[in-house]
Amino acid sequence: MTGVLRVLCVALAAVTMIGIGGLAGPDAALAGLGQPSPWQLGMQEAAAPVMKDVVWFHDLLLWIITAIVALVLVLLVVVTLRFNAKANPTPSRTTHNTLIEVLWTVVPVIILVVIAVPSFRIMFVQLNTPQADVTVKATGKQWFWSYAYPDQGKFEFDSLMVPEGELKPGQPRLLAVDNEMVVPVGKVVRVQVTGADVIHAFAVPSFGIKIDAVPGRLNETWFKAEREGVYYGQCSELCGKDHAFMPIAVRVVSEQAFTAWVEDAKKKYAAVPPSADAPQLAVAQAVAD
Ligand SMILES: [Cu+2]
Repeated sequence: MTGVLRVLCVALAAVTMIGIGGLAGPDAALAGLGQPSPWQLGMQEAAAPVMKDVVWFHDLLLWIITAIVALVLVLLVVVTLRFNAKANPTPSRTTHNTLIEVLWTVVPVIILVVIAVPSFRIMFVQLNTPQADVTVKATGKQWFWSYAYPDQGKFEFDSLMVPEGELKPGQPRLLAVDNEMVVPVGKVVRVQVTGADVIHAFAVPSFGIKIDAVPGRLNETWFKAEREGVYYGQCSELCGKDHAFMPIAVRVVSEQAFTAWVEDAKKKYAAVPPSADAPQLAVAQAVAD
């Protein structure tokens, strides 16, 4: 019986360590930049300073929890093997050991402090928007997003998911949109987030942002994209039947390309005011065409 138990424990420990190795290792090869990848372990690659902190904190927690789990496992195995009725027929009657009691109070407190300090620091960085270079207002609607650029000519446009049958090569399913939110690289982008009907949530994993879009309330978050590319996110608050089909796509471009895009967008979106029921509008347009 003891032999079987020992083999089981070793097997469990081995599986745990392999799993942890996969999670804690440099998972850049497994995780995509800006979008999830098949069989991904860990989080999406960081493309903004806040997300780098989040990933670092996640890895720290993983090591702490691994050490705790390993310690508890070892203690359980020792107790099971050394202090069972057969191995230890006359149990000790010892109670209270001041040193151990102080230790198991103080050590968890130290661990919690080690976790709390960076946790509060990252939360503060996330919620404390630095001087913004660009402001974008994202409005969650059932079931798409609208983006407005109040400082670049006040244009606004709707961003709808590309249906599966209309995907172009390279466009990810359920994530690609017709009109992407465009921002310049290396600039602080302030995102003001609100909801037009029900509560949605604006989330882009690679930037480490996730904030509720609440009707009648203007929430604020920020990111600074460090590399050009397209970064995808999804609505992260259950908001109705098409909750899964209102993705977020942020295209990060050079400053010149951004200026050019703004000039184009001003003309393109001036003619078409955003609508509260854009899907129907799109269908009506398609029929008219
Ligand atoms: Cu939603």
